[in-house]
Amino acid sequence: MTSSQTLAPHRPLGVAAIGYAFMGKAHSHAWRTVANHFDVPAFEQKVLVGRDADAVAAAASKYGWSESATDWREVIAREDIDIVDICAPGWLHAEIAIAALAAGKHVLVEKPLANTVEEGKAMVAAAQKARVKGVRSMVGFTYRRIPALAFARQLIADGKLGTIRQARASYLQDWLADENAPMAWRLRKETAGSGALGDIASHAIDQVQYLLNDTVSEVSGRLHTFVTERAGPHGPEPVTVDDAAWATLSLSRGAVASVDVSRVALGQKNALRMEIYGTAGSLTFNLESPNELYFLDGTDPVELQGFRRILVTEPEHPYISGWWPQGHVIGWEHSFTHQVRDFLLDIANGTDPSPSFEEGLSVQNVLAAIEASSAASCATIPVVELA
Ligand code: SOE
Repeated sequence: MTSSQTLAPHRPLGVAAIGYAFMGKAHSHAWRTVANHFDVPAFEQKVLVGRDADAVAAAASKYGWSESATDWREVIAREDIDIVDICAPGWLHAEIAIAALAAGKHVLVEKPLANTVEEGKAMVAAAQKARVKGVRSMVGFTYRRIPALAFARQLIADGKLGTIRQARASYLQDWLADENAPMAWRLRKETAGSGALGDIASHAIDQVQYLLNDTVSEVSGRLHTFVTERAGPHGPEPVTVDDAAWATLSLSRGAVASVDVSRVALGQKNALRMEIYGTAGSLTFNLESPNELYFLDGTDPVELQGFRRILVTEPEHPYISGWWPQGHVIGWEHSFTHQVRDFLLDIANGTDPSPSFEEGLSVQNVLAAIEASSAASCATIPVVELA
């Protein structure tokens, strides 16, 4: 297919998704529902790709795809495919994205962009080459499209918080707290790149950069693995990624931030918490209550100051006009619907999606810097003998 056919095909855009597990299911749900809620260019859910023919066929029929396939290379070569949505594990991102972009397909890839900075750089080079021909690319930091977080960014950009001094980001889960939880691709460095760091600190770091509209310039970080061996399909296997990560960040315009993430934080299910403190106001958010944003207006008389709860369900709030009347809350999966909506509109309008691969690479650089910092020695505290 030539790039001009890709840009304006005289038929609905053909979509292929690669991967049908957790992320493939979330993305499929978005493709299946987006046109019910938003005005988007015509598209067809053409083909779902996976390695196990029977399982991917069952998933395709359940999730609304017309066909299934087991060879992604054959699928990206097809003339009727215009968009490739990569929901496969991190170790496949670079190879598939680079091949799809070279074939003139618009590419949406799950976060983090890649497993390594080198892969990320190669993906950026491929995206830049394709962009000249009008081929679009985007990385799936979906939380940018949670209405409360998109609204938080607007408030910060409008100056409602004054100058931002400090951000605190934490992302805590507990699905690995049980030491008997089995081995999975997300626990092997060669398939996942890193552990809690790439999986969930990537979201937290992206949010810090997105909300503050700034970039991280300096990093100090640590990683830790509590359960170093887990049961694999062929017996015990070493866990080669981190269970928890934490870092301090400096941003280019003078703000500072802390990030701490864990997949062993017993009792915490999917708690991405953001706190932003400025000279004129503050904001807090917790993904476990995704429709709520808390805002403190520091210009109020001090005796009236307090965090006010904004229920982000008004039609004036980002994305909400596509959903229900005010007060009728939406959830985690809707951010994927918003992502697909924005990606389709960018393709139709000929505009560059955000987060771009370059933005994905900037997060990848921060992840790598945290790893490097963790590998370096840290100051040890002398033991003080207590009397
Ligand atoms: C998807 O955006 C995602 O990052 C998953 O990949 C993580 O595993 C999840 O727990 C948070 O959401």
